[in-house]
Amino acid sequence: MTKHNWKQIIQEIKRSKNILITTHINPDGDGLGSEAAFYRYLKKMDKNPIILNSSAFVKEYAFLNEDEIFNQYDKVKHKKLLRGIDLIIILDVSSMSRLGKIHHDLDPLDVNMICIDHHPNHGNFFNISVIDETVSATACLIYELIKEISPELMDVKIAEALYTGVMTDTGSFRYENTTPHAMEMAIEMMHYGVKPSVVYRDIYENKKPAQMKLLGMMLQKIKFEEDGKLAWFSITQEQIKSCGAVTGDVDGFTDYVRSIKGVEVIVMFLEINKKSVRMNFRSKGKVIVNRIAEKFNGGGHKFAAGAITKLTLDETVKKVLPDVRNEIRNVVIK
Ligand SMILES: [Mn+2]
Repeated sequence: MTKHNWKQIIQEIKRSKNILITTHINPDGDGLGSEAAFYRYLKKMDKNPIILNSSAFVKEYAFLNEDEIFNQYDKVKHKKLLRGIDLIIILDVSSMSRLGKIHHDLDPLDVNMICIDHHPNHGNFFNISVIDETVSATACLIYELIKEISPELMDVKIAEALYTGVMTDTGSFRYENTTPHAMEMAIEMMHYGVKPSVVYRDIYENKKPAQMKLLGMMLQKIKFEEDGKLAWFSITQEQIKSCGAVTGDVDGFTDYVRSIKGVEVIVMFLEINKKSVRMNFRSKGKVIVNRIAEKFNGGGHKFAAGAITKLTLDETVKKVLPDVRNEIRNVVIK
């Protein structure tokens, strides 16, 4: 793994006291894990960090939030607090718009913004950044930074948060982006006391019956195209309601579809409302899918990307699938 230059970031951290940490909307295990790890580490450095996210906390990650360190950003409630911030650290996101509503209120603050991330970066929005697409998770970069500052402050809570980031972003060490470094890091986290079985259970074995019902409904409706290389499905708000589930319950559904033999690309179309659809694109490593997502103003990693349209579900499916088919046809898949 390439070694990164942390000098400027460390300088900024050392000379700051009130440090704001934030991540992308609909945060995942890497966004939240990186935030929690870094928050706890900064606390131990005698800093005064605060986590403010545009989105609400995700209940699957409750074990990261035992002492309620995560706050959902509220323009009125946090107005005064923002004025006292001396440094902003943005994790697991490299475009300002993906920060959600907090983004507009960070811009006017006259403080440095640091970005630490592993997404492809389009244009540099940040004063100072370490962005590396080759690492499995942002948590890997946070661990590197911690080791650079002083590894003595590591503890089991920090390790658990870092482990969460690397485990969730690699699909529990199954996806294409699982590197030797990710595995080594997992081992090191175990030496700090992390129990992989406990973290896995907390995140993935906590499902409600309603979510399984919805999954069952979805599995019956998978459509296969391109000789089984493309598998896609859609979910409407009505279906979610009929199962007694909530929108967030669809997280992880694409994983079930990727387990089908021969499937190379998975697309989930999730109706947010009658005028907006969220799409998740997943690839097993032969077809690059962030190109499709970018075409619809989204983005992400080569093999895991997303976008949101302002169309109905039917319109979205009709508009997007031709591009997916094309990307698959452009690649000779053995
Ligand atoms: Mn990530």
